Amino acid sequence: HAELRGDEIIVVSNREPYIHDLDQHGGARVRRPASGLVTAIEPVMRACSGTWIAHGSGTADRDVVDLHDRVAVPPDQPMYSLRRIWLTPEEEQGYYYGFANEGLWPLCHVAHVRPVFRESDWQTYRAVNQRFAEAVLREARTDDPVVLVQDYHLALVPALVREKLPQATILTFWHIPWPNPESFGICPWRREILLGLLGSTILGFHTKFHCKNFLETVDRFIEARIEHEHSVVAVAERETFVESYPISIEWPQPLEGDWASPSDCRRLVIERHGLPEHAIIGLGVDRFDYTKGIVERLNAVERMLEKYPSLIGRFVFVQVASPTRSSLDEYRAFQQQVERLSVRINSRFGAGRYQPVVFLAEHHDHAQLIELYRAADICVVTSLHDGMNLVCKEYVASRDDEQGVLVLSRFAGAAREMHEALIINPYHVEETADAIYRAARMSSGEQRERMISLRHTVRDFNVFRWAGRMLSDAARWRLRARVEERV
Ligand code: ADQ
Repeated sequence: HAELRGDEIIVVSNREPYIHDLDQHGGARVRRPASGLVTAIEPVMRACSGTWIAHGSGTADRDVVDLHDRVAVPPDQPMYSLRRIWLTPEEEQGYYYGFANEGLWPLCHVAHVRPVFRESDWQTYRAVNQRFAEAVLREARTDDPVVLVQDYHLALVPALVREKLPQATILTFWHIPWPNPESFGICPWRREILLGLLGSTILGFHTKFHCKNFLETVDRFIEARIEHEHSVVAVAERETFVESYPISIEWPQPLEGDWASPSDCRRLVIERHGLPEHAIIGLGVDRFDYTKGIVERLNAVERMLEKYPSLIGRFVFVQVASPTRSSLDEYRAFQQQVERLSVRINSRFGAGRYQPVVFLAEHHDHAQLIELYRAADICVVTSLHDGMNLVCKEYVASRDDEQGVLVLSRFAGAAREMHEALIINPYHVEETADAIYRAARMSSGEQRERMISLRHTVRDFNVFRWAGRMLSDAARWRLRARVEERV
């Protein structure tokens, strides 16, 4: 990111990259959250340094463990600074669980879960966005920092920062889909959200389709000049450039080369979970979220065993699901539904030690996930709607042996890049069941051809390219602004 060398970089997101929890001895234990956003931004911050402002979410009491509002991270090799914002339980309820996750999340995913809009949540969302914006203003040392605002929790921050720092370059990235105007239009505060985002210099989405939906939504609900051919929106002469930047993961992976071989990983996973010796291993890895299509996936596994009984006794599906937003009823009900479903499949097709579904409802660390990715014959991603989805990219990145098959939902942003996967409609049980069966029987040669091609895509369009494109567009805008100032 040479063009921005010397410029001040500030990231603002709800989620923090490192969580400090209290251990049983009263000390702090550090963990990494299961989050696509953190997976993507953290390598960029390690490369650029700067300050990351986020909501402090760990259980470690800052007075007890001397955990200040500001810590240098990563803990074992500090490279940038993390500035925490502490929210009260009421603020977290209204802003995070309420408006962001019961309102905006289902609104934008159109996943047939009805969004909930409460006036009190909206007021808290506004107040907390104000607090994040104030933190940016306090942290900024110059009047023209580069501010990277992340995601749907902070839609109002761009305009709030812009008001006080008109020279700032504000890059906002929306990590979830943007729906069509009819869907978005049911949000009672659609104008405020749009005007908040249009405080950005650059507004990024994963796909062109989401950009188009956004421009159409602006066109429908606010007075603005839209130049479709240049992807620019102007409100009262302030311009925002709307562009697609498909997010990705680090490449090479940080510890590449140090992993156990895929066959050793396979042996370890088979032993650990008591799987049949020649098991065909299918794998799902998700936050435990209703948008990820976990029910549809298990239905497809069930249908496949019903339709192709030769796989009973051999095929095992390992589902890893990291609990998330569990205080919301919608999530608890969904998590119970998935658990009941896996019990049902196991009682239908299991026998003796053989259980076709191994369900691990817990967070796994990075090394454990890599081991599973390397052990799995098939990785199944069945999102009902997903901005991008990084799990499919992590799977491909883990397979330096060029084996393994990816089954991927056409409703994940990733499907627009990863053409050599078996692309499915997760709502179509039969089609998904057939794709998993086809994957289970695919020859090693065909697996290799597909995997080589997928690996090229993930390698070439890695997260540094994502950030690099956005930052170099920002550098161009800054240059243009300086030139125009002189004129
Ligand atoms: P998420 O909805 O969180 O991200 P995703 O992109 O798949 O979805 O990223 C999940 C991350 O969490 C991955 O890095 C994965 O390894 C990790 N993870 C999942 N389950 C885990 C578990 N059980 N234990 C440990 N880690 C786990 C949002 C959007 C996506 C978009 C990203 C980035 O919803 O569409 O791709 O942001 O923009």
